[in-house]
Amino acid sequence: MEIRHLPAAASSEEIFQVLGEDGAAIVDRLVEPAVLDRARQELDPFIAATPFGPDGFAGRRTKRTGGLIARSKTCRDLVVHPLVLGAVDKLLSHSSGFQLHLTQVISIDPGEPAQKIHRDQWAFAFFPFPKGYEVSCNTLWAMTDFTEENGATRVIPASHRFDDRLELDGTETVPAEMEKGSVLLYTGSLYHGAGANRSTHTRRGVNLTYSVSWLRQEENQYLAVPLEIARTLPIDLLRLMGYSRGAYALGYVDDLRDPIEVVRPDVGSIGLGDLDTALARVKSPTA
Ligand SMILES: O=C(O)CCC(=O)C(=O)O
Ligand SMILES: [Fe+2]
Repeated sequence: MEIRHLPAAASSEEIFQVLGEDGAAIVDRLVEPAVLDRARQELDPFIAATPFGPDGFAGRRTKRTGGLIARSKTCRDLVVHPLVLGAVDKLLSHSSGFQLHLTQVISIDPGEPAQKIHRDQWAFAFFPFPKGYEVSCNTLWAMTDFTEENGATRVIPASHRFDDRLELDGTETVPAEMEKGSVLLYTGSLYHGAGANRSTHTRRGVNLTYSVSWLRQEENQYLAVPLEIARTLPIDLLRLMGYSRGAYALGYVDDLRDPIEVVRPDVGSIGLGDLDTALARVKSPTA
């Protein structure tokens, strides 16, 4: 089974449909390759300073450069790309909200072997979420072309329906080949892993993951993005980063204050909001 490709003109509904059926989808050339080149320029000094991974799973020839909201203006735009956010919103609509889970450039150098096949939702202490109950959605923007040879992500389409905690050897996987500027989306329940890089150049992707807002974020946005930078960011982005009540009641500051007030005293409201509104969303989700 191959990964389905959608054109940049696809709707978020179409992406959501494919994610529901296959657990993965590629949107071809969603942005111009020059956008990823610009992000690369902004991030180059940070990538250069990033150490290789300490273990086989992180990748001993792989660099993971995070803090992208603070470090790259271009990545901020990718994080709030409306088509992606629309699809993620539908996929995670059974939750009262979703948030940014992590930001990371994954640079895989030549010679790196294939990563162990896994589910990203195992990050949540291997909790056995019910089948069909998605808690996260990953996006991987191609910063270089992704080819089978250079370590394109290996995915098993439709494996979001498999049993949990399987140890798979990779034989059923297919490579998420795509051009620079394209984006691979996959659910937290999809079995996948980075491919082996058998080429002579580095494979690079911008990994932006979103999760339901009642789970802990993998990358701590409050600490990764200094307050003086946070104060300059658009409200929508701040909300996505977690300056928001995480669900009906999570994440307030002292006297039921909206956490965004800490960054933007001119915005925010006291209290938890209307319980009936929160209940209505959970009772009639898209998925
Ligand atoms: O870089 C990739 O292709 C995927 C990496 C991945 O799946 C992970 O680190 O969880
Ligand atoms: Fe992964």
